[in-house]
Amino acid sequence: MEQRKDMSDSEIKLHLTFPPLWTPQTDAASTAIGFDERMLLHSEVQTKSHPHPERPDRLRAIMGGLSAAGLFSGLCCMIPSREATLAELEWVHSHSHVEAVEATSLHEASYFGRDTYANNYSALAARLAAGTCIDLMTAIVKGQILNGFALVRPPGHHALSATAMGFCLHNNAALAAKAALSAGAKKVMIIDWDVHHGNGTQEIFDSDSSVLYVSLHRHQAGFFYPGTGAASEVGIKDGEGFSVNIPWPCGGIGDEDYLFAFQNVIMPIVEQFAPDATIISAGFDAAKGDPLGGCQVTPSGYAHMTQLLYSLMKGKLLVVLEGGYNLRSISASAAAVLKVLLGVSPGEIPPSWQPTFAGLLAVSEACVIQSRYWKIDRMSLLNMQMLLSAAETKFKENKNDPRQPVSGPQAEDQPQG
Ligand code: Q9C
Ligand code: ZN
Repeated sequence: MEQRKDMSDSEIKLHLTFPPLWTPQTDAASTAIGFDERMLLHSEVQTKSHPHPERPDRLRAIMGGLSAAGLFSGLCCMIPSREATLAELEWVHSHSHVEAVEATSLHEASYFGRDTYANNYSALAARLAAGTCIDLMTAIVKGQILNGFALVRPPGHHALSATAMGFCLHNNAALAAKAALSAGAKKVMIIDWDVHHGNGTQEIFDSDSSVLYVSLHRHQAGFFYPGTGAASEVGIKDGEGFSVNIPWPCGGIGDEDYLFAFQNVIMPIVEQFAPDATIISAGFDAAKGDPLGGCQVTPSGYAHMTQLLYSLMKGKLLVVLEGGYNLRSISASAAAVLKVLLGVSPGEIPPSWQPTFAGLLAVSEACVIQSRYWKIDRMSLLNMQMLLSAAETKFKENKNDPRQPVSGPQAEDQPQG
């Protein structure tokens, strides 16, 4: 099937009625949106023939999509955006990093490496993105709102304590985690389903056992950006066992592999960790149609992942936008996630869903490694190994295509005992 052309910038005209502004003490059952138009001012000063994928229209497309889906009217509220203070940014970043980002406001165009741009307004946008995440998280931990969706840019999960990279200036999800801890949460989980590994977030909490970092990402044996996130990276010192990486060996991974990972590794670990607060680093660049990710996740897949976490957290979730570069894909995916935050369940995961050989490979590898730190059901470990060896034979017969489903009766009827 042919991909539809992405929306062009001129097609996106916003006629939005924003949700009402949130005031403290509103209904604790509510869903809050964090968004500020000033985050649209962060934009690459054009010097190239192709626009930078991380562009202002990403947020316009998502806001337009949510509004068109009727998800704003009366269902959500909107928290006012605030700039994070420099002291807050230093919760996770070095003083010199914060200064370096601030200094970009003096220049029309600056770069951190080849692909991470800044203009005069980028530092402002980055402070607003961080402040929005901090405030949403604080309101959730205090029970003032049930959950929130931070529609922010620039994204954050590649930003290291001392370096901007991968289109990211400040690490918004990491700052939200710190905000949760300072609002009284003891254990925080960050689950990162952006197609890229969140190397920044992992580094910031590498030796911290109060923040569990879980990431699913295209890895390709280290040949996919940023190259980190092997299953063997599990955290260091006190944080050993508090980083969980599920590295896809190739592109083309879709809903069925993502949900297989949730059911077999992620949910069992999350249940044992029992977080007080959960942040989703929600990039939508693993979505079908994304020009960078080359994966196949659909809005329904995103909805099911959100639902599993929603059930476990009784709705208490902060969703933070990371990457995602196909305007249609990201607006449909964000709408599907917001619907779940609003309490609309996507229903049961179709029982016919089964992993591909590649998915099974990554999940079983992560299971074996993580079983040193977490109870992973011995039966499901054994089942996976059996599926894997059966699939290996088929894999060799079928031109070694790792994307083929692990089909046949062995996927349905597991021998017991
Ligand atoms: N050949 C986010 O999705 N691509 N960042 C570099 C080098 C950088 C993606 C390609 C991709 C960064 C937030
Ligand atoms: Zn990404």
